[in-house]
Amino acid sequence: MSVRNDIGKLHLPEVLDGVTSAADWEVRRQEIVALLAQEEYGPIPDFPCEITYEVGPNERYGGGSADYYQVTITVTTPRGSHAFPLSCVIPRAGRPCPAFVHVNFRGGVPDSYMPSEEISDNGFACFSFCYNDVTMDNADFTDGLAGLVYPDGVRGPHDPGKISLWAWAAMRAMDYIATLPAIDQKNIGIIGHSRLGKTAIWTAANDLRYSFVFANQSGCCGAALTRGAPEDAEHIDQICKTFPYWLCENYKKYVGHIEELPFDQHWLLATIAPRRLYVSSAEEDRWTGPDSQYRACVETAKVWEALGCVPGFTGPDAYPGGNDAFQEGYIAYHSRTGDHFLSRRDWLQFMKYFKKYRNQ
Ligand code: GTR
Repeated sequence: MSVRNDIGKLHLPEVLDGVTSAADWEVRRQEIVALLAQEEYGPIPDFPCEITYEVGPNERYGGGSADYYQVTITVTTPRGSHAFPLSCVIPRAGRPCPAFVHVNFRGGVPDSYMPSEEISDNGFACFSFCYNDVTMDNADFTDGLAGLVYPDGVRGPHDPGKISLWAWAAMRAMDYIATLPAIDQKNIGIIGHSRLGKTAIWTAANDLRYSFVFANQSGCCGAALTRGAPEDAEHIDQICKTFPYWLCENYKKYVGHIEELPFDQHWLLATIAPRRLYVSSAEEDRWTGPDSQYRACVETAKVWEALGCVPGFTGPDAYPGGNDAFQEGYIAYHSRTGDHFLSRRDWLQFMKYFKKYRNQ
């Protein structure tokens, strides 16, 4: 089966739109981000506030190989304030370390989705926060950060959904990390799994300080193309019914009308160009559409190639499976056996790629 043939049948909206230079691409890239904000996620909130960072006590981590501490990030507006903790594990390396920022489902260190000691032993700092500590993963827009952004909990059709609020928090984490001499500022990646993989990509679309993105099994409204989603994968009618609050209200108008979408998810991926993008799938995780994620990587690679970032993507014109990995391009992809999970095996692949292309 030819992936290219399958892509041809989808009649995807053209992402490059004639762009051939880096300067033109940045203009086009910003247009795409604005369109995705308007139609799909809502913009990253922009509201007057004061932000403080309170650094907690330092603890030895990993037998003294790293430092661990928490930073309390407090957001204050005339309406009130909200605080959430950022966990920090920084190797005692004696030189600036590359770093992951992990938008996670839980706040603990280590975590079943985050082998912190192993990440640190590989030379990476790891900053993480729990998305529910920012604003709860539900339809309540009076909770936490949402309560500061929305005076009465009511949103207009183009206002930010929860993904944009979690992305805002990842940008505030970056504001703090940007002050740390222990971190190699040119090599900071954002990582998330599933709904937080969607969040990771959308954060980096809006924040160029992130030079790597690792989107694990991000699926529908993440790395998977909306057009051509297979039967057993999530479709936008399902996501808009079950999780409408992740997105802007306006996105619902495309339910049953996906041919009217002026973009597809390869446009979201393209917003990372010319930086490094890593998309991963799990073989049994049919709901996130491994084939649709792969098609998006193949299609969006043309953007990197047009910018002279070659190879854009090295995966073949055939669907991968098992533990196939293609890591020689600006876009990397792996499949792994097993199901929906951010596993140690995924992290090992991500770290391998990050080490190889750090500073390139
Ligand atoms: C599912 C949802 C997916 C994915 C997943 C997750 O229920 O349909 O879009 O985000 O949750 O976050 O684990």
